Amino acid sequence: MTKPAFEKTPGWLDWYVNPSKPRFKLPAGAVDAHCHVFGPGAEFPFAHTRKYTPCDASRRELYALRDHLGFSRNVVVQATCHGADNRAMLDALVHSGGKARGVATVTREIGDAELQAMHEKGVRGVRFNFVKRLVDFTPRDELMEIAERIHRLGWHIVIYFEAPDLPELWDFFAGLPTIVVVDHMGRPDVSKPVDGDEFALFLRFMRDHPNVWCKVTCPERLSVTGPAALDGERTAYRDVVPFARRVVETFPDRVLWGTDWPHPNLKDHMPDDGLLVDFIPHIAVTAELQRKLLVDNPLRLYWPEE
Ligand code: 0GY
Repeated sequence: MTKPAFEKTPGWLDWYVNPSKPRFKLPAGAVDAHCHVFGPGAEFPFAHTRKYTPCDASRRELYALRDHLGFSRNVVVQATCHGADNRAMLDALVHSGGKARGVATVTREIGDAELQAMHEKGVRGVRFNFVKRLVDFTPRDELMEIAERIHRLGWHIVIYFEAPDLPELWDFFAGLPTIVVVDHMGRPDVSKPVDGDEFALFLRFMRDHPNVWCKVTCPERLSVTGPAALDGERTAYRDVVPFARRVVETFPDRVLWGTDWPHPNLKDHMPDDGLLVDFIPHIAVTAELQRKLLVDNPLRLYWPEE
């Protein structure tokens, strides 16, 4: 093993080696629609604006996981540790044999030719991040300017925020001109009731805005009860199930699913990705819902030409 080029943040948990084989058989053509690559740092250095320094997690390792779990394709989302330097993500797309699309982070300085070059490599969206522990503030007028420009390319916007911030961000989100995809269900507090005010607001946000989609991802990040699979049925992260299931059943044509590999910033445990896949049939309980979540919806958004 060569020594990584960057020293990890203390306490950083590396991704799970040798994940189990899921019991749930993914439908043919399933897409892992939220995952990242980290570096490797020696080849693609991490940004100085980063708020954490991860372990290396290369495209080779990502694509080996894809094959092991039974996915056909990936959507690689730019991670904040790379800032607006999209080279690692683009390198992953270029070496995917057409099996990966990407979501970039850009600033207003980016030129049209660079945006076009990204499109040709497979980028179909940009990510706007509002999680304060991950990024510095970007002015709203800059984000709106970027939104208008990428709209012209037919791209969409991925937004990452935490549930308490939704009221303040609502009007800005409502003004975005593209399809808007919310990461991790807007990070609800799953110790609150699924029928409570906080999650009701998120569901209303989706109901009021037909251009808003949702990733029903990251049970390992949202769960309070944790990964314990008590009954031998591999049903981990049970407290997240009612939230994700509600979104899938209410908006079946606007949901996506992804592993979130290599799982940045987890402090307590690192999920077995095979167990994460076995979470899917608990939130999408029919073959039709599973096909929409894993195949039809991501293809419509990322491979519309097929
Ligand atoms: C996620 C969640 C997180 C981190 C990032 O780009 C990132 O650094 O997205 C997080 O720490 O909640 O989607 O991977």
